[in-house]
Amino acid sequence: MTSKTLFEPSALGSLTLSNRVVMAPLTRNRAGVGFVPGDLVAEYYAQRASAGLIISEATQISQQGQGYQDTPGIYTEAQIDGWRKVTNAVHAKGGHIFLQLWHVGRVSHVDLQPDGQRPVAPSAIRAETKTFVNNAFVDVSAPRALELREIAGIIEDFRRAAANAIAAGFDGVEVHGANGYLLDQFARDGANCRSDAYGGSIENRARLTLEVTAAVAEEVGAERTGVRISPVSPANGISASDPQAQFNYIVEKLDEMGIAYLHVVEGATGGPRDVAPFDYEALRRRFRSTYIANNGYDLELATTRLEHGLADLFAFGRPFIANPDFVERLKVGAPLANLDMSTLYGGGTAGYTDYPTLAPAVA
Ligand code: 8OZ
Repeated sequence: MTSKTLFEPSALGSLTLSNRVVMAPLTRNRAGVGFVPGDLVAEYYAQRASAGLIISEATQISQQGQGYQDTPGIYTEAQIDGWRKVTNAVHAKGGHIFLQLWHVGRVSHVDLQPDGQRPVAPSAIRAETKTFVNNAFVDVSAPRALELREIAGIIEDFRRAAANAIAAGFDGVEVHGANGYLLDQFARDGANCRSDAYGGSIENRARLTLEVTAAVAEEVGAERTGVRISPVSPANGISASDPQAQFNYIVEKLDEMGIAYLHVVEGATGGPRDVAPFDYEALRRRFRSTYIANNGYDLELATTRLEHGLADLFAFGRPFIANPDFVERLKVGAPLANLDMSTLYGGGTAGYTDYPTLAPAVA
């Protein structure tokens, strides 16, 4: 067996990534007026461009898709122009970056919704979770169930946002199907009790994720489309009675579309990997293209999984916040800086662009 390492180049679609380390999407709430990412955001991502691939923070595809204050969008010209600064800065450093397309569904608040309306969801079931709005963590608002005739418009919002991302210079897009947001709300029966074509059976609950992904892939190319899922994560109060069957099916259909990658949050997002039994190898077997594994990996576990052919790329989230040169630190076994929780969501440069790289070795 040839030994593989995380620090060798790897193909993704038509791209060649400089290593197998992916910066996972991380919400940081630093967009400016009009939910436009500015120069500060460009600096932050450029500092982290040594990742083989950066996946941007979750980015709303419409105002209705927003659930937290100061998260960036990808549905206005100003937002596209803002993101172009980011992609230029990352590319100038030799990096690659995908944009994560996001609709929060019921994880929102009336203060963020158009005309103060209720957030939308598959069913009118309020999530047991909080959002960050008006500089405070508060309960999410009670949602209303989407009408069947509204769904095509949401798919079109995803499609247009994907086109906008490519116009902004992104190398591709990731459909956010994880963590209890809109697509996950449809997929998992704890949030979906519809009786139309988008609820009930496994096929029906998968429909929105698959239709959105098909529309996005048609728009920007399957080789520039990825999907993130989190089959057993309880994030944002989501639950399912049959996650293995549900996600085996979704992944089989995603494989047929020939998309660039499948990105799997294994276990509880940002928490224990063994939160519930789940056979991730069953997903791997069903998906021929790139498998990005995420959640609680260290170098040893990632290398073992890579060598056993269980994943191709490994996404790390939190370590990238306080370690802009995380790839280098992982490679040389340098200690990792700890992140400051108080500056995680919102604010300016503090705890965002001011984390130092390793000091150069003294000769
Ligand atoms: C943390 C805070 C707010 C949003 C996710 C987009 O969990 C998020 C998120 C994470 O996918």
